[in-house]
Amino acid sequence: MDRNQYISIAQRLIDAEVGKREVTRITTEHPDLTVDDAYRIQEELVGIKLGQGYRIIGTKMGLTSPAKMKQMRVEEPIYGYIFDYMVVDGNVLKLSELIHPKVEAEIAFILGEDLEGPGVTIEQVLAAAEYVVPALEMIDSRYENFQFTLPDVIADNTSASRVFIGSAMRKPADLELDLVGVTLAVNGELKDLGSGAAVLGHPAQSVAMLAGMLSRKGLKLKAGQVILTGGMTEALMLSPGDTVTVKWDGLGTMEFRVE
Ligand code: OOG
Ligand code: MG
Repeated sequence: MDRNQYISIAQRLIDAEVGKREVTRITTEHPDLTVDDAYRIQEELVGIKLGQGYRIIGTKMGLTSPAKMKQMRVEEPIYGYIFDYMVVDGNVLKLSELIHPKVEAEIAFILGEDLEGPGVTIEQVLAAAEYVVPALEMIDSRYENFQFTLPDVIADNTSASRVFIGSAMRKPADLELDLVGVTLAVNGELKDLGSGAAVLGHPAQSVAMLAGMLSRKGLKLKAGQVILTGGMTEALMLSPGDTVTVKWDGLGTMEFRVE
């Protein structure tokens, strides 16, 4: 594949996002697409959005928990980028802006210092982190029926779409992040539950792995960035009228309404 092909696929995915419509998986047309090709497409997609004036506010890891790997039938963590326009203010999610979103409960880090791999340890992540905050990520795969292979989802910026960032800011040392429990309820009914340990054994391990993945591209995590460590449970499909309530042990409660 050449650069023009990467750019044209990236543009197709952006058009799908902006036009709020599903597209056929890239691997249908390009069955040999590799993970490296997919990150090249993702880089072009990020470059196009930066060129449109959007800003990167953070990075995300995905498919870091057994629940998510099983749900999506993909068994390798992936990363993508969170842009400023993805952050939702207030407590309403508008379905009319999206294709077929699902919600994920995540633990996020805000870095106080840059972090550069490889070989980053959990201790180094905890030392570099200024705060830990709860976050709800809305993933919205641009692919038909939310189905994809590993390269497809990487090219699609790992389904990144919207984020609610919680207001509880805790120092990492004040929590045992692997033991933080979470419950997800819709309209008062418990739908799923999980814990920090579901995320690669410890959410800081997800950040350490991300630093390692970025270092292979000559990149590092920067101070001030938000890092989403990955869904702790399965992702839940949303319907109009839903009220979603997510409670974390030690990180408070977040609630939003789907319209
Ligand atoms: C890919 C993105 C997964 C997570 O937290 O695991 C993700 C997807 O399932 O569409 O963001
Ligand atoms: Mg996620």
